[in-house]
Amino acid sequence: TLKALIFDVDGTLAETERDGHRVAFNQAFAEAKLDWNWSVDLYGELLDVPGGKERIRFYLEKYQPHLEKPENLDEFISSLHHLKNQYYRDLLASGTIPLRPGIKRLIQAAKTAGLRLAIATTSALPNAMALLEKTLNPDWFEVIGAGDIVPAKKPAPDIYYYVLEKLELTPQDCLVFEDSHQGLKAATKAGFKTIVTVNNYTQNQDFSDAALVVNHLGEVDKPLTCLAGKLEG
Ligand code: XBP
Ligand code: MG
Repeated sequence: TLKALIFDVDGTLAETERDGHRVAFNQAFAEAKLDWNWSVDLYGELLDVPGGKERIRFYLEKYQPHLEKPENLDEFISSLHHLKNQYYRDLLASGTIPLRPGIKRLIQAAKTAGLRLAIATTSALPNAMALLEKTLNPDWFEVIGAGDIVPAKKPAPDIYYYVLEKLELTPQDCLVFEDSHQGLKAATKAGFKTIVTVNNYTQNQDFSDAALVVNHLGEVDKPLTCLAGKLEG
């Protein structure tokens, strides 16, 4: 029986990437006097590397191979990431990044039905919290698994194992919501059934392991009854 819903954050709760994280990365690069610009297209490729710090490191290696490496590379990357996160949270605070269609309705229906709610994201915890504070309510989520709390980010299943352990449930009791193949891989490896809501960046990815693939949840009538049906069989 269905006892809990577990949500990914970026791309699933809201379209945070193109007009959120990406823009904030570019603002941070400008402030750091780096002439890097992550275009909408390039960011689509970079998104395949989950985690902001991991993404900067990948970009450095692939696109700036001749740049003289800073003496303390880890520190350089994490200060750049920190700067980007400040810009990102400013963007969130300005209210320009809404929830995806159907998310609020589904979460409210789940609360009414007494389901438990949790978050499993690769995003840094303060970033996830800022989005939840602006759009929903962090207190509704019993477990918020985020960022560096586990060493291996998605597509590794670690963040899902972490959330599962905190909830003290089995994967069969839960339904996961993801938007990307990396996220689906992580959830599937941990044993969950997953509903994928695709977006522009992820629409051509392989979702053959998903229980259901939709463009968004905005048109699902009686979302809980419909989605819980996906758990059977
Ligand atoms: C998506 C990510 C994140 C964000 C940036 O995570 O890969 O890295 O792009 O966030 P998810 P940070 O879909 O699992 O929520 O800079 O905070 O890592
Ligand atoms: Mg995602």
